[in-house]
Formats: sequence, C-alpha cells, structure tokens
Amino acid sequence: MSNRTFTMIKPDAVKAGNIGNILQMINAAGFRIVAMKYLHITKQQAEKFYEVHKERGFFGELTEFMSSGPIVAAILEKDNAVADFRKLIGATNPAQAEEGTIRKKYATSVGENAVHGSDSDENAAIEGSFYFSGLEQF
Ligand code: 3AN
Repeated sequence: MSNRTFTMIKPDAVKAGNIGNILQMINAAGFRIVAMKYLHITKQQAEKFYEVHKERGFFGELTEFMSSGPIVAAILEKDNAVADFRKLIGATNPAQAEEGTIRKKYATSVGENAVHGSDSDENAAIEGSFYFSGLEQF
C-alpha cells in the first residue's frame, strides 16, 4: 500500500550545495514528491517541531542548527515509505551509515546529518502537517 513520509534536507546539506544530489537519490529510489518547500525556520519553530526531543541533551544544539540556514521540507510517497526512506538515508551517525545511503555520502556528523526522515506513519503525518496544508499536497 502506498503511504507517506516526511523529510527535510538540513542546513548543512543545503549549504554544501547538495539539494540536487539528494533529490535525485530520492527520486531514483522511487519516491514521489507530494509537497515541497524551501524555507528558513526560526529557533522557536525548530523547538516546536522537535518537541519530542526537548529533554535530550542535544536539544539546544539541534534546534540551533536546524534554524541556522534554509532547509528543504517535503512529503514523499511510496509503498512502505517510512521504512524504505529510513533505509535510504542510513543511520543517524554517518560513521555507522551503510554505503550508498544519503547520510554516508553527505552527512558530516551525528548532529549535522544532511537529512531528516520520519520514524513512523503517525509522526510522518504530524510532521507533514507542521509544514504543509492540505492545499499544498498533490
Ligand atoms: P533520526 O534523525 O535518525 O531519527 P533521532 O530521532 O535520534 O535520529 O534524532 C533526531 C535528530 O537529532 C537527528 N537527526 C540529529 O540531527 C540529532 N541528534 C541525534 N543525536 C544527536 C547527538 N548525539 N548530538 C547532536 N544531535 C543529535
């Protein structure tokens, strides 16, 4: 069954000029783009988005980083979207990411790891609706 996930190309990958390369990998892996925008979120918006991590030690670093420059946010569709996209992006820590994954190629550290991918169908829906209204999804 076709379902959806949510992704962000993070500020490190945008700054490094890798938007095109990453979108190409996403398309080549069979994901369809349902919604997409290029934007620069505030620290407050990043704190809202990552609210589930607010007790974690890296919360300040993470929200500072995610609001440090523009990002690309997108909703993607494919059979088994959440799990297949996690496989395509690779482990959170790029040192542990498999060859051929987006993070292996473009991430520099566990914090600056190039892309976000939702970890469940439920979170994919919550995260997608944080950035996109129904009118912006095709
Ligand atoms: P993933 O993005 O692979 O689901 P999570 O949910 O454990 O990873 O963490 C959310 C985000 O928080 C990660 N994408 C990463 O940018 C950041 N993060 C995770 N662990 C650390 C850490 N130890 N130090 C800094 N940032 C981290």
